[in-house]
Amino acid sequence: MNNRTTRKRRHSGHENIRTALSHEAIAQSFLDSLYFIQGRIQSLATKNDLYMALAYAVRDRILSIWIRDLQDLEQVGQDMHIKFVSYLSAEFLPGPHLGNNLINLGIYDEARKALSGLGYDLEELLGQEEEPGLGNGGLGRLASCFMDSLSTLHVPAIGYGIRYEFGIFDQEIRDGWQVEITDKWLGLGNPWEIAHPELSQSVNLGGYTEPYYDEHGRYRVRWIPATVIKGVPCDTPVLGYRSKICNTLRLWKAEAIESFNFPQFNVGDYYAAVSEKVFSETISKVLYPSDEPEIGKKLRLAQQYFFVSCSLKDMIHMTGLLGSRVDNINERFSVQLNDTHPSIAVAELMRLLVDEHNIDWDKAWRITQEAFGYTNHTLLPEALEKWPLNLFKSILPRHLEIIYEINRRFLDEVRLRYPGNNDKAARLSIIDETKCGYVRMAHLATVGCHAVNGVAELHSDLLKRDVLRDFYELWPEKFYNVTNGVTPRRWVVLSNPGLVSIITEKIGERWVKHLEDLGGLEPLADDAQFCNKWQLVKRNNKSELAAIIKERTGTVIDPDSMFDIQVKRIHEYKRQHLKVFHIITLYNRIKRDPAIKIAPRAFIFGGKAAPGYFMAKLIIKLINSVAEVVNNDPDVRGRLKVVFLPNFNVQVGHRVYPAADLSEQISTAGKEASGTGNMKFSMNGALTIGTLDGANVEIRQEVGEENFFLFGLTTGEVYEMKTRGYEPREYYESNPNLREVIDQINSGYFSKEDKNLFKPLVDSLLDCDDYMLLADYQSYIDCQDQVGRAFLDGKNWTRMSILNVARIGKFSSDRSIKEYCEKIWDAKQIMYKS
Ligand code: NBG
Repeated sequence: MNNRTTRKRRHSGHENIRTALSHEAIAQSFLDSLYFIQGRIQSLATKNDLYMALAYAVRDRILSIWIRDLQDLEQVGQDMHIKFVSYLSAEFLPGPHLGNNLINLGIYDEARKALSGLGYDLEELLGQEEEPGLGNGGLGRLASCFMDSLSTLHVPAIGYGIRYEFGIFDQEIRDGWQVEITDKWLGLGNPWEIAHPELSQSVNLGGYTEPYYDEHGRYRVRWIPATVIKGVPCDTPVLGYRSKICNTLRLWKAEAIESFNFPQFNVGDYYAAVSEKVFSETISKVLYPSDEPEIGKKLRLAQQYFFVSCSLKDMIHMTGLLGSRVDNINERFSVQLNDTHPSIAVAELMRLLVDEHNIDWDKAWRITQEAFGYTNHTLLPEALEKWPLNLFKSILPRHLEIIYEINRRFLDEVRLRYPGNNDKAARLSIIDETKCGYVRMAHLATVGCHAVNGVAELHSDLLKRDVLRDFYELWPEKFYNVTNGVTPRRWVVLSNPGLVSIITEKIGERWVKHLEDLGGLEPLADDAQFCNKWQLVKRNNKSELAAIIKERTGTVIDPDSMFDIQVKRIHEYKRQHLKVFHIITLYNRIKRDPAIKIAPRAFIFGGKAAPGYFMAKLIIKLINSVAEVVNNDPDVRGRLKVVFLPNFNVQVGHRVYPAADLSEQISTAGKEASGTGNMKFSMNGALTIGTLDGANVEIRQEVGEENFFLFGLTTGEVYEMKTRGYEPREYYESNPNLREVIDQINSGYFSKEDKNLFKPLVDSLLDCDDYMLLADYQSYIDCQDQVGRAFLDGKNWTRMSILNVARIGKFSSDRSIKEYCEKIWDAKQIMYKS
């Protein structure tokens, strides 16, 4: 551990209205920003002006910590033990900044007071912020939770990624279908980022390579690119909770080296002159909205290389600033590859070291392997990235040569270990030789890193047993597990203030940084008064969500019914349609016996489907179609309500997780790497119904089997059934309730007599059912019946809810980050003396 004496605030000249934390100072600085930055006086200010003014006032307070931190770089440089974590991720999903920064600075209440004194409502201004949707789902959100924890734990870190001009699309629902609307998050300005054009990097693309001999007679290769583009870093401060350091999220924006091609401009070809600028800027234009890779999308490979190359060059530059030589970069940085998207970094660092810094191959290779760690986030074979060799070569000709060389040396090692075993070598090879040939990015990452990890125990085991089995056999010592976590600051403190106040009243506030302290709530699970308060908080959160749902969808739901929620990307493996089958089953029971006694439920869905994923879009249509029938059937009498809440994102998540009674985590066992929504729900007192998949397994272990609703096949059973030959039709034929559900969907009952609408979905279930929905149906229904009965016993439900929260401590991202620091990065927290 490194000790540093507490740093005195050195900004004496600026310790004033712009940095002080009292509500008077915040109010003044808000008015100043309104006037001097937005150019407005109160009477002419729009809501956005007011939001911007507050954001700038808050940013001033962050800047004083941020800049002091950068000043300290010099000092840090002399302390050779200090290592930066560099988190390379093509996606970050930070969520709205303002509220979180107020919480982290500890000035939420002061800010509210400052604004109300001026006649404004803080919550209304918070709602004005457009969140940066620079990710698809769990993977990007995880990266942002990790950034929060790194700062909170005082680990110096930089998150590197892409500043997409258009993030994940906004989702609207029209006639039950998803419609994608361009996300314009930058439209009204972004007060949180500061661009640093002086730290720009240039990046080559395309062209060819050329061998030559240098002045020492050494064989070298140079890359003659077809295009050069510029990467401009845009920095956003990442404050930790009441933390003394402020890390940076550095996102690269692509620009043309020259805005105009002057020679062309001069000969009068205006369009050709501008086209290069247009091409260059395309690189960071848009986030690919699919959580699966799209083979053959040149632009995507260019995006990946663009941000990786900028980031590595930036790290080399910083290594120098820290007083180290480039060949010590691995001692100054631990670089984590968030999935394979940045894995081209392995070849790029080799290129930079060997071609540009003249370091010999073996040494460069040792540095590279020591610098990098790789986190795998998926077992789905279709989601493992691979690039066709031709395409790869057309963008990165030099990198392909380097990869061939890495592979040649690697396969020599393999052949020594397994003489004559060509199958093994072919399976391990970084190059997939089938058909036209591909670069397998997961293999490149595994070979080029010193550590490979999965994101939940089960997932890490399956990686070793299945996807990376041959690698595990070769290098068992490289494999780790680090179970995911989420930050309790955003996911409880910011989003569930009611819960925070009753928890803190009992156990103090240390739990916010030490989530295991929630264990102190355990005895209170039997304290009637505390249980009442707990129920009241949940009831309030539910009313608030009900109001949002009414406003956005027009559907009225009853806050006393069970809020049964599934929010996540729409995917067949996540099985939103299994939940639909449950809804229809309950509906049929009511139709058979309208007087039947059942626990009233509001079924709430949210999530985006990849625009090109037909089946996922059809599932959204199915949910909305079933909603229309169920919600309007007089026999149901409001006991079942179905809602699809459009445009699920971080901001909506803030309102959803705290209002849930039941969390649906129902993926086919073996398919969900970890899940993090499962943790957010449980942390806010929802009970889980789930399969033994991803982190559900560990959540159940922690909260206790009796406080978790388990159903479904295990990974072993799924595997066995599939090898024996799974016949979904047998389930359809032998289970009358299941058959009734499927026949209804097929008959047009939910689609205004249209028998074709859902046919592709039904056919795929009856013909192959890759995700074993029919096999798990009965077990799910039985378990849901148990849930229904349990909910009717409100007292015991509350007890289970409290115990879930009391035992969820493990799933703080602080714990995950500590594990990465110890097992993988060898990075240390900076310790302050006071
Ligand atoms: C996702 C998994 C989730 C997991 C997150 C974060 C990808 C490729 N993977 O189960 O599907 O929680 O990563 O690790 O987006």
